[in-house]
Amino acid sequence: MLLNRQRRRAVIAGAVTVATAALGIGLSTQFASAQAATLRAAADAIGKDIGVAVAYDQLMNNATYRNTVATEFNSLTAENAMKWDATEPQDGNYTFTQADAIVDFAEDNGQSVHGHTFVWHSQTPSWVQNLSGTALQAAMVDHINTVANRYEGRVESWDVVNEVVSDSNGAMRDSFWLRGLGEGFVTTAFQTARAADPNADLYINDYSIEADNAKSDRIYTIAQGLKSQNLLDGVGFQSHLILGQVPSTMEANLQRFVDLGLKVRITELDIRLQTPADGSELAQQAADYERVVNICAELADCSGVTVWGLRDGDSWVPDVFPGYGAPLLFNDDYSKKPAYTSTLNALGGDGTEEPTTSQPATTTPPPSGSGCTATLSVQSPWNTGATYAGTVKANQALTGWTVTWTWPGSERISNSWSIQGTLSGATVTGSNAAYNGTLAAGQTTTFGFNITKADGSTASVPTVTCTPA
Ligand code: 9MR
Repeated sequence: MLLNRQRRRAVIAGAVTVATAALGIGLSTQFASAQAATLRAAADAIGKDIGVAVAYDQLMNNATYRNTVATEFNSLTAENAMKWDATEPQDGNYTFTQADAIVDFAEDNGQSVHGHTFVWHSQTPSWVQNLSGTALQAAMVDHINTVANRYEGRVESWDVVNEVVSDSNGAMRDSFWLRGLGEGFVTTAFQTARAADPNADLYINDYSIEADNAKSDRIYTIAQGLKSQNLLDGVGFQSHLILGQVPSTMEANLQRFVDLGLKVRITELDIRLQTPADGSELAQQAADYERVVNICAELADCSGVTVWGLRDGDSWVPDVFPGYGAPLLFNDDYSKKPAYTSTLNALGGDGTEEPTTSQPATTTPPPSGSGCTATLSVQSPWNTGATYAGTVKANQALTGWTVTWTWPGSERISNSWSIQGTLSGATVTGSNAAYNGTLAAGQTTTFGFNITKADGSTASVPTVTCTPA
């Protein structure tokens, strides 16, 4: 789970610099007092995920969609591509084309992935639904093992089971899972997922559990049991809400799960209204979004908020609730709705302020000093690899830097971010990317990479030489 998070943080540090360059400032820039102008930058500054559910077809075929997803969000969830009907349509016949493309996109853009979902009563092929007893359990175990293993180290967290509680009286949902395996299927699913990817955060996910009610009480009881066996890390509150109806008990309800030692996450946020919307409804929607995002922003153990789609026209809502829609942050032409601005505010960002700037690097004579210093640290090691973070500190104003080191053993870089050059051999020589070379004296920037190494060996931390460009 650290792997993706570290990668994302490293890239984000660069992304802020890109945004500055795009403003045409061309100066060395101090970011500490700058307020973020994208959801992504604002969420990153407070250590939260701001996620979006993405549709494979749009991500592949629509450049504006792609750019908006990359710019505005630091976390992705596949809206449909990781579900059972997409990943194992026939018994043992796995198809990962769409899911792989989404995970690749997230990695390329320094985003984490919240996986959705292993075990659900919906979007599960009939060959599964027609099984029972040991055959059904074997199919579930094989499916979780195969999908979790494939994305181990690349998907940070999983909705292990989805919507297992019914809408009435907090009873377990009457599904082929419950009928075929009894309530124990939930524990089996979590045991399997935990063993398959011990580093992923495991969530139970459901809707209409945002308030303190019979359904969330049942989720609470299940969560208590799973947590006591160390099988659960978090609870996903889907939050498919209706305009003006953010539950008054939402904060307190999330808090009681945090008090169990769990993370909470708003996993599928949308706030629907009767279309067409007028200005006051859009303002109410903005207030509702602000309230929900604030709840997460102010709760240390809330890992983040994922909105369930990019543009209003991408949403599932009108198909299922005719006459309702417009539940998201962007209009179909990618213009930002009032709810976008209020979400940005709730994350602590402010689209109105430009970053503050210091002296132009080009006109300030560089002070004397020893150029730059660089260090490496191991972020998350595993048997055959590790993720590293690198830090470059400018001891004088820099317009670029080069770092070099030699691996003492079998370590070799397999992929990297915010650094470029000759990276894959025993001796590494890397320079700044286009966006993280200009540094004021005293400023630092980061880069990162993954290595492969001999199975079980220790990931070493070589000494790095840093030279100004
Ligand atoms: O948004 C998803 C939509 O494209 C699918 O057709 C639908 C099929 O059931 O699932 C939608 O996503 C659901 C999510 O996976 C689980 N929670 C409810 C979401 C909205 O229905």
